[in-house]
Amino acid sequence: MIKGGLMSVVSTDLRNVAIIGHNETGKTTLLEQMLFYAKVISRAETVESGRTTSDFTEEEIANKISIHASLVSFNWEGKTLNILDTPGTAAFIGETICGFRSCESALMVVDGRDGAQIETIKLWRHLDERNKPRAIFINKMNRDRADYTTVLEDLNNTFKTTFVPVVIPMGAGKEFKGVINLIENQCYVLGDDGKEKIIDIPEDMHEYVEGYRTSLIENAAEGADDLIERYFEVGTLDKDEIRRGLREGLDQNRVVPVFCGAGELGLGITSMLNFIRYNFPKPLGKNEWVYDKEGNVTPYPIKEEGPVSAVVFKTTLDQFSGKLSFLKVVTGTLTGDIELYNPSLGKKERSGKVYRMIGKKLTEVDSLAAGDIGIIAKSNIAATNSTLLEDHEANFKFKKVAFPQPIYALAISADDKKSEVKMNEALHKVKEEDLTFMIHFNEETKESVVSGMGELHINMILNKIKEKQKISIQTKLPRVAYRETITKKSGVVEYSHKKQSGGHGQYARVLIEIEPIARGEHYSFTNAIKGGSVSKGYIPGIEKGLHEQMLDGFLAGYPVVDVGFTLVDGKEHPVDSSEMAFKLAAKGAMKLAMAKAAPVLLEPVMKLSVFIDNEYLGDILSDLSSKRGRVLGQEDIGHLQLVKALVPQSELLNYAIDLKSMTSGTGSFEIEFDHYEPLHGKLSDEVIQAYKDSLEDEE
Ligand SMILES: Nc1nc2c(ncn2[C@@H]2O[C@H](COP(=O)(O)OP(=O)(O)OP(=O)(O)O)[C@@H](O)[C@H]2O)c(=O)[nH]1
Ligand SMILES: [Mg+2]
Repeated sequence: MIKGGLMSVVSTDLRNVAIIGHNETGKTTLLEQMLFYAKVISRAETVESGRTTSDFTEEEIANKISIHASLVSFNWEGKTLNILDTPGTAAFIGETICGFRSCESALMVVDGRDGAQIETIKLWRHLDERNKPRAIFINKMNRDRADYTTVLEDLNNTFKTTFVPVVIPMGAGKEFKGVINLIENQCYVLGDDGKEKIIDIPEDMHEYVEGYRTSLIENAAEGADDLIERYFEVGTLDKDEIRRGLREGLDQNRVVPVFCGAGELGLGITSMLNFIRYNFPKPLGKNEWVYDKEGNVTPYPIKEEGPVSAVVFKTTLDQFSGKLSFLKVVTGTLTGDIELYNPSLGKKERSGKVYRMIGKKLTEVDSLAAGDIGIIAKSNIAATNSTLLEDHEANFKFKKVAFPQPIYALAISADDKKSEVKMNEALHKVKEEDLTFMIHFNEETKESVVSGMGELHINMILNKIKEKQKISIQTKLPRVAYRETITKKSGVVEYSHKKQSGGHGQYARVLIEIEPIARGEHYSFTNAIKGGSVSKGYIPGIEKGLHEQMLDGFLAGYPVVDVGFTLVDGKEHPVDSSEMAFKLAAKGAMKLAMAKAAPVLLEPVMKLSVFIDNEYLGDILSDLSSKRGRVLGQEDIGHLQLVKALVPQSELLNYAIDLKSMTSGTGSFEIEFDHYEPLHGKLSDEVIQAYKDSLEDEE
């Protein structure tokens, strides 16, 4: 049972923390225990039972993994902790990124046996990009072969920062008894009520503790000048001084405090909660970011004064409550009766009731102070990334959250028109909640394409729609959006469009030359006619013809790019010429010119970043070379490897599945478009042949 009763709080009493980490490191279980400790729930449920507070959606319960970021707000020793439990599975990274947007700090959970894993590294990079303070929780210390020292060493080898153990384990695996809090110099073991109780450090552990304590005090002393002085004078620091030193170091993202425990057993929880409450960064004074008039990003600190400004970082369509907009208040205090203005839409709306959330349960509050995270329901002006302002004249917008590029795409179709409409409506709803999911109609390939963060991501969305809408959806790998261009000058070609069929005839004659221009310049047009052989009024017709023919393609129906046109000469007829006649003449001339200008197909080439365990390196590299990949570099990250390569998109359509099978499901990758490159020989012939076959099929 969930107990509500969270009041409005002042800005200084807030801590916003995103729990992040590789999949299955125990984030949801850990948060469940925190809620049990905070008396929000009367017992901690397991993920296996399907009853945890933060994994509450149907698909999370069925799959026993987190899929959505869920917000849980609760009170710990007089402060309000807004904690986001985020999914660790790479396919749902979009939800985790929403968490970064709203939280000043992150708690990275790592497995007590496996240490830094692939998602740990990817998430760490995201944190680095945002300069977010973070702490580590080495979890599952009760797991067979769990080893705190080895994991700590692995973290030190993998990441360039200062890790400072604050809590260390008493034993490991079956012998894991509890944790030692180095600041307090006390042990926490499990009491009869299922919660931790404090005991003295056993005699035989004094030596073990002393080593860690010395390093803790030294690192804490680095936090402030007066602490260093004091440490040199007295040779030690007291508890409050240690806390202050760590707080400063964490706030400036110089040190990473390390905790440990076993979420499953409820061990390590008290120290973690206390540290969050007393030492994690407060939102006040931290920077949000807005665009200035020139479109540059400038800081905009969180402060209590001033009219309300808020940014929406997540949207869900709740089955019972309708649309929920998760927002972070940046300035002022948001109450239900404020009229909020969305400067992008130019629309305003009363905010209505304001809520906090505990998993799926909404609790109404009077207000949300600057720095707080909460929810407004059924808003017509709020979508993810919206800026909401009390001052309707203040025309600024918060920086948008940037999501990673999709890594997997499928072309989809439904059985009939009616199913297609249902399918598209449902897909657009998904898109509203999930900004890493995209759907678009590709004009170049004439396919409806959905794309997202992996096979699991896309399949889960499509399966849900099939089931709910009772429609079938066919999928196939999408066609690659090739392009066409030329590689040499055509020389001057001429083409006349003539028709004589009673009444007015049609007449136009053009002489053009085409030549390659720089990649990405797309199109240029020079009118080099001297002496007015073609009236000015017909020039737009000629350009229209060239544009149309560029879109129609020449080799295989793909758009032509990067061609410079020179109109050399032409001829018109006083009666029979028209804009249409010149358009058709230009199209005809361009076809002739293309044939003489050595046309080629261009294929999209992607920049690929693959994260893998060392043992798979050989396989990955030879696979990349068979995929026509060009390896750009290789980076050792602890026991993992990051391989960067340029690879044609056509070779990567199935990479989400290929990589999974090559690495027993452990590998992970990111891609972004890099450039277009000419395609020659057999591969080019195949694309052209496929186009010709498709024309025959249509006939
Ligand atoms: N041995 C051990 N197992 C644990 C512990 N905490 C969680 N687990 C188990 O680890 C598995 C994953 O737990 P979750 O809490 O769902 O992990 P998560 O990090 O939230 O997973 P995702 O959100 O899907 O990334 C479950 O089977 C848990 O029972 C722990 O402290 N010790
Ligand atoms: Mg989880």
